[in-house]
Amino acid sequence: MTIRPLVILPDPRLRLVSEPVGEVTSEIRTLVADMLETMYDAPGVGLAAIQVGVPKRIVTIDTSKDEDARRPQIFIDPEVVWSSEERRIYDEGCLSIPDYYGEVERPDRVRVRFRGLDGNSQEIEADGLLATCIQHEIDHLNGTLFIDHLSKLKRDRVTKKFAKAAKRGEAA
Ligand code: GNR
Ligand code: NI
Repeated sequence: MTIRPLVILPDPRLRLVSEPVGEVTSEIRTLVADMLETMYDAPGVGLAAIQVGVPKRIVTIDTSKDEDARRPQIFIDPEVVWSSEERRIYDEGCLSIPDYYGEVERPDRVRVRFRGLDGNSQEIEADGLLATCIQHEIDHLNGTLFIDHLSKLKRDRVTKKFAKAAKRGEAA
């Protein structure tokens, strides 16, 4: 397994709409293993393939707190098939927008259809951090970032900060 470099704002690849995976090949399995290693190293609770530069509809998530009891979850071609009317607000961050946080309101619970590494279709109902995280990751598959859910003032401010830092060749 290999830690792959993270794609950081304002890299235009973060705005791509990722492609469906199709057959789960050994290349896909290697990519998933690398995504998990990259996610745990960061550390982050979730990762979308485009964050390591691969525009495919793959998400990894681990919301467990305990490093010694990892519970990796892999979602291939995930889609929200139901979401609750009830909303929740969570202070979100993103590995592609380091050290920046903002409150995002999303459905409190979602039902997600996806394929596992075996290629078979499954569904789960998620709540809490998992619900927030999976919606954040599916946004990435569609080229959407959590800052798109903030006010234009906040979004413009953070976008400019990261553009300036990239120009100087620094971290923001
Ligand atoms: O590590 C992450 N934490 C997080 C916290 C609140 C809401 C969403 C997330 S996902 C983020 C990792 C990431 O950028 N995934 O795309
Ligand atoms: Ni993110």
